[in-house]
Amino acid sequence: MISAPHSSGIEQRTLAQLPSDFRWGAATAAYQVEGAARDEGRGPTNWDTFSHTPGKTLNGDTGDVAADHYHRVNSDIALMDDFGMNAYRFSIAWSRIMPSGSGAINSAGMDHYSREVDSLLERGIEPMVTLFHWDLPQPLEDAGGWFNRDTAYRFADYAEVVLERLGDRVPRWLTLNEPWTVISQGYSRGLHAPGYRDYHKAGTAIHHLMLAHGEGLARFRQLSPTGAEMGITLCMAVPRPWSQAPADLEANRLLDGEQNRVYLDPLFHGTYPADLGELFPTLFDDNIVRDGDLAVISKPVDFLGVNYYLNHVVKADPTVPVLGARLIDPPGPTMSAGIAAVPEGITSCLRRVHQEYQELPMYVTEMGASLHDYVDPTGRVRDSGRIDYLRRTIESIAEARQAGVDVRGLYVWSLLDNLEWDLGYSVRFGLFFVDYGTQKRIPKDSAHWYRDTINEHSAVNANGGDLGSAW
Ligand code: IFM
Repeated sequence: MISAPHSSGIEQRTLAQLPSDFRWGAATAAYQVEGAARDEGRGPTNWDTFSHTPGKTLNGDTGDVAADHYHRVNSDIALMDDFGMNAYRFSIAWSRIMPSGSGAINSAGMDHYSREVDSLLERGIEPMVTLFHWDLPQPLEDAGGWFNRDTAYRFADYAEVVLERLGDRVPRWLTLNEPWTVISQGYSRGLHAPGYRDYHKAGTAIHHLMLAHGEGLARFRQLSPTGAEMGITLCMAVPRPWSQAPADLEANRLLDGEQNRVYLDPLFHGTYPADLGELFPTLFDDNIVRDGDLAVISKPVDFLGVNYYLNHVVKADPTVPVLGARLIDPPGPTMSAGIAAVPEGITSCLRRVHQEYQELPMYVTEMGASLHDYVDPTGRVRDSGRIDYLRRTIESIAEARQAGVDVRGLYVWSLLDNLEWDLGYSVRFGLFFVDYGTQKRIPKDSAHWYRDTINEHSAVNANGGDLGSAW
């Protein structure tokens, strides 16, 4: 068997590791792409408030218009189809379904997502829906946000409404996207909405997010929509100690706990990591974590979504408040959002879940590269850095499969350039360039490359993995 790289630069035997029904998708999130912030009954969210507060986002950027995906969803779906994708992960804006966060339902918002699901299905694109991708209805934020236990139950009510309407048409559901980011950026470091800087109290918000996941999953099991599965997406990182010195090992343990174990352990082991008591004391307070909560949180999921971006070396540094550690980027290029470009780390994230937690189906629900893309005088966006990142991503996923991990799909972050939260529109993650002045979409070189790769994968499968004569 010849195993030569084809135009994607990926060896055929590598593509042959991916199953024939591999999901080749892209992902977005409501607040980052939809715009239409005041249309069709949408209620205000904590991100509207935060982004409209001077100084909170770069250049004061907001999601008011974003990529106008709310109005352009059909043509965006057509683009995905044209570019060979068979899966789309998007989030529902809670405040479009329940503008006050609870109670009255806004049928216009519900109808919008129902039509979106139908358009995807008509084109053979499988929807994966995230129920909470960070935009919390403002009335719930006003009532304490994730510090308030009641928010978890309001989430379950909202999830039930959506599941009742769309459950049978959407095969894969995610309760939450990246609870770590909500906490680390929104509750500990103050960079995202709602902007708190309190590590110690953040444990309370962690627990209520995890409870929201568990209660949402319980409603899903009660409704049991035909053919549908539910999971959660975690943002996993690969921290490594700077040295074997006890202080570095300890700092690394803490950082790993703060990002990975504090979410994985309750989901799969039904406990919070005992060694995080000092960092998140309320996770060990019976008034916060009540009897039975961890049993709800650890009910089995059908699959796990893994987002991966961060890879760093951890060095003890007592001058750094709370964590007492510095994160050092490994040598090599850094992307425009200040993230080290080490896509290979996804292999160890996937293998870790498989080996230390549970063997279960996994989807890479986000990976992507942020660059300062621009349209050149010939009209092209030559994002070779993103192509390189995605090629290495796919090779790393194939490596995990070879090691026995049941990873079933990749959703590139992101379909479109969008609002990168506190960084505003200053960095671009999309496969499609968005000209924000005209809302024109321009396929970047990476979009063409992704389509070629998907086609190559189909051809590899059509030949039973042996392309000796086909290329
Ligand atoms: O843009 C975000 C997304 O909302 C969640 N995951 C990480 C992406 C890039 O920072």
